[in-house]
Amino acid sequence: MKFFKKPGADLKDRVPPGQSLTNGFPVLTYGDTPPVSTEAWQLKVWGCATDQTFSWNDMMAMPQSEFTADFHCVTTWSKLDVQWTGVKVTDFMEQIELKKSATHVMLHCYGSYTTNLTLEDFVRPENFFAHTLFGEPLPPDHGGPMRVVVPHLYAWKSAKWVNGLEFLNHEELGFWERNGYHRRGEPWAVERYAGR
Ligand SMILES: Nc1nc2c(c(=O)[nH]1)N[C@H]1C(S)=C(S)[C@@H](COP(=O)(O)O)O[C@H]1N2
Ligand SMILES: [Mo]
Repeated sequence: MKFFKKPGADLKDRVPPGQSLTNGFPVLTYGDTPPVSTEAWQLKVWGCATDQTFSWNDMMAMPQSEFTADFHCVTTWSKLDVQWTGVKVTDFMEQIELKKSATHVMLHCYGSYTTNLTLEDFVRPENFFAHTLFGEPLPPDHGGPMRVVVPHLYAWKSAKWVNGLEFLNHEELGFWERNGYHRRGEPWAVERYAGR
């Protein structure tokens, strides 16, 4: 059976409070785009997990999935139906050995950006490592060659140029979280700023 919803009602369900829709795809980076080739790209895993390093080819050998996800930036723009290709976080997690003590993860990036997540928010079936955007290689400004996308939280959690997963047994704060953003950042709960 197929349902056709009125666009108005449909969008109201999909655009969190205080957000406006954009047709373009703005670039939001603190600092410059770091140049990272697929040959040089590496993803390190450490902390409350066995140390491991993944290459580009390692990622390409994992199951590849397609995703359509909405993207909500805390600066109030939202882009609906962004199409990506990449590796599910849940598929990636099968390649690593997590210690029982792991409760949180810090995402590290080329260029030294960081952002924190609970393990629960990170390991969800709709989260992924993205290398393709609308059928094209992920452009450098959007985090190419590889970024994380966490659709259920504000987009500052979607680390561009990801190069490290540091598993932790406690919460630590990433770059924006130390600078006033909310530790979790759930758009439907309007978790924009710390302590508000
Ligand atoms: N490494 C890195 N990742 C980052 C950022 C950044 O500055 N550096 N900005 C974040 C913010 S605030 C947003 S809104 C999204 C923007 O992604 P886009 O530039 O592809 O739109 O990336 C997030 N990931
Ligand atoms: Mo953002």
